Amino acid sequence: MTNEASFFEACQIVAEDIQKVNNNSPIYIFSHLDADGLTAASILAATISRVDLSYHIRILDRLEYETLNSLKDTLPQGSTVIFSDIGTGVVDAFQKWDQSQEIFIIDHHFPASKTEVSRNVHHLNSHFYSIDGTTDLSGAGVAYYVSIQMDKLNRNLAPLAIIGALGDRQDQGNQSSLIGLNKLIVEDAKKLKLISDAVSVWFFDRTRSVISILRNADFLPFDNELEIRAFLEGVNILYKKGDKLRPFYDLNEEECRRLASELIVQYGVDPNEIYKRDYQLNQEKVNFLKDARVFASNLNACGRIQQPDVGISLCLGDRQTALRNLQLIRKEYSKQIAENIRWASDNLQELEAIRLLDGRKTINDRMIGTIISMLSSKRDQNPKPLLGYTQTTSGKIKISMRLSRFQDIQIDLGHLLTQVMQKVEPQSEVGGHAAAAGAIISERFLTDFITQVNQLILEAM
Ligand SMILES: [Mn+2]
Repeated sequence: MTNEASFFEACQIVAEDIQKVNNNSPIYIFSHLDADGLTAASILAATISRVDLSYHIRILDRLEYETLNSLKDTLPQGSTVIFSDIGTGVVDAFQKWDQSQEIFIIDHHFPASKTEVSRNVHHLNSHFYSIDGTTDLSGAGVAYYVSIQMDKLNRNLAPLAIIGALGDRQDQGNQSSLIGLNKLIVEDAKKLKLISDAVSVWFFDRTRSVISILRNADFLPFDNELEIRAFLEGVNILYKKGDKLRPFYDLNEEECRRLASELIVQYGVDPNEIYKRDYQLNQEKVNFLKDARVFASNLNACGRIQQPDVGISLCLGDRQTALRNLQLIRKEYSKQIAENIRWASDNLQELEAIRLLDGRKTINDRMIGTIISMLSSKRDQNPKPLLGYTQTTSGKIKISMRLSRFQDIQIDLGHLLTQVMQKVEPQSEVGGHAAAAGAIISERFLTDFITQVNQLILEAM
């Protein structure tokens, strides 16, 4: 049997086991607060309610042993509990759980030990079937494959799985395409005409004006709005319609192509920054949510602002209350980001090989990754890799590290952090890929960790 066939078979077994549950009590779903976690939870919620079972959702920042132990006592005997996009890393902790509970872990994170904990723990992870959970399938994707094993009609949940995969930045194929099993989900969605996926001239949130788009794309060299106006006039693209700024979506195909090729020719912009596989949600009524990547980033905002319930409602189709709340969340989120970025830019320290941001007391642990990402894609900066850290609510230190997109350096950050962590605090959580990685560490090991990371990068330069 191929890896994929074995994976589908495993999904089918999980789907059957979930339906065997005691239907007098709700199914408890625990999921992660990012876009992938929220879409995964929503897929499961929709699936469960379609078979007339009820559910409770709780969204978590992360799943540490401490959190898990405190959850244990809040759940009634005999209940069914699903962990989605979360749980693989702490699977051994379920040994201590009540044997009357049926526990399902539906995850795509690495590393995952395949240890059979006990009969009542059902552990499904894409990596067990050599399906790479960093690029080929997200947490929402694993939930989707379980869901369609329950009922083929659940294929209409495919757009949620696509949003989840894009939220986890799994669009790593040519022209930012989804690949692997994610791509099969796209095919499912296309058959139902729920998604279109042409390659387009792509910028984030094209409901904004052409001027604002060019002003905010961090890979473009424009210093101010005057330059942008001059450029647009030079290439003969109107940026106003009457006395209003023209939205990017108003540009026709020929204008988009002209804009792209002039940016490439005049400013040496990498075509891959501009031409992307454009996943559009065909049935979405709200304009700015039609772009699946933008949908994902709005879900992230809901999670980071600690209003994941709004994100779940959006996924489940609420375009009334949830949409009004989303507008407030968007405002608050941009405000927090702007404040954090301003503070961070003034407080960066510099070591030989890396830039350092001590966010303790200032940046919360849900925001540190976003802030470090944004700083690392700023053009004007010194291009050394960035390492930021802050406290978590449980008193540990969360580390987030990114390579700058403007430095040519052959380092795999995920690998490097793992290597250092094995020497400094082997039991800790660490992971990531070449350009982005993170870890959770005890405060007393922090200095040693930073020193060693700096040293290794210095040697690699
Ligand atoms: Mn995920």
